[in-house]
Amino acid sequence: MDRQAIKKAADYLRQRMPAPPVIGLILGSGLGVLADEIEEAIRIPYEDIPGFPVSTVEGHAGRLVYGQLEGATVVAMQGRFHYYEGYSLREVTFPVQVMKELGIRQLIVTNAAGGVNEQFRPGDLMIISDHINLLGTNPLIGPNDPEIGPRFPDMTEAYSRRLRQLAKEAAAKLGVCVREGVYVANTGPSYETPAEIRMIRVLGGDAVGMSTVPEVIVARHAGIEVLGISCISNLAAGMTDAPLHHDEVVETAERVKADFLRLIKAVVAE
Ligand code: 6GU
Repeated sequence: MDRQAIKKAADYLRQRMPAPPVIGLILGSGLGVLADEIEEAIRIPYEDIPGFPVSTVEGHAGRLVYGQLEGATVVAMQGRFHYYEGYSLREVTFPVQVMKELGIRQLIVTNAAGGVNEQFRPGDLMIISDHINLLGTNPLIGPNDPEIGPRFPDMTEAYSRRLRQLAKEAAAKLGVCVREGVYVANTGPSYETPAEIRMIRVLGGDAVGMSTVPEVIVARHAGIEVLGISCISNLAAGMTDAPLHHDEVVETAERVKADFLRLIKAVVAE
């Protein structure tokens, strides 16, 4: 079953990795450049890893990058799998299970997201304080493996208070302005309507996207400490006159990548 597939992928990767990684990173749309900062890098295309799905979306390289970042042994996903591509949530979160099997203790998840909070501007970085799952499903549906985690995992502190504090302090030291807020996951691939964005605001959402929540649920189930950072790439539907376009997502990520890189590296260093 699942357990076998996870072990098989991890066995393959262990052969290629000189030492177990301690920190996992998932790099979102336009944010994959962080993987280029990894030293002594070993790059492993997803298609080489037994059991891995193969990624399809433009702007996503689709490989694991293993190596040293700020003195820490890390493994980064350059490109992730999205539910809207047609993968099951088990497939979307398979790499997290594999990273756990490899030994990661912390996971840093990043994404590009639409700003819902009226105070936000494109290019802002947001530390995720909590999430709302509007996917209508959950990656843990199905048989539970008690060796990984409990049937009914607690989500009180899905995003580690300690790591959020550490990230805020790192941002302050660097003079990088960061927001903090609630990330709402929708399936996509269509963007929301203006009415849906008003609903999300009423529900307490600050940013909206199409990823992250499944990976975080699986990570927390497995006892991994999580830090989430959104790059607010655009304001959500109805907040400006402009229609939404994926090019804007990638362009904004490009513009803020220097601050993004500095922040993540400072957090990893700590
Ligand atoms: Cl406005 N919505 C969603 N669901 N994902 C996004 C986005 C908006 N902007 C970037 N990613």
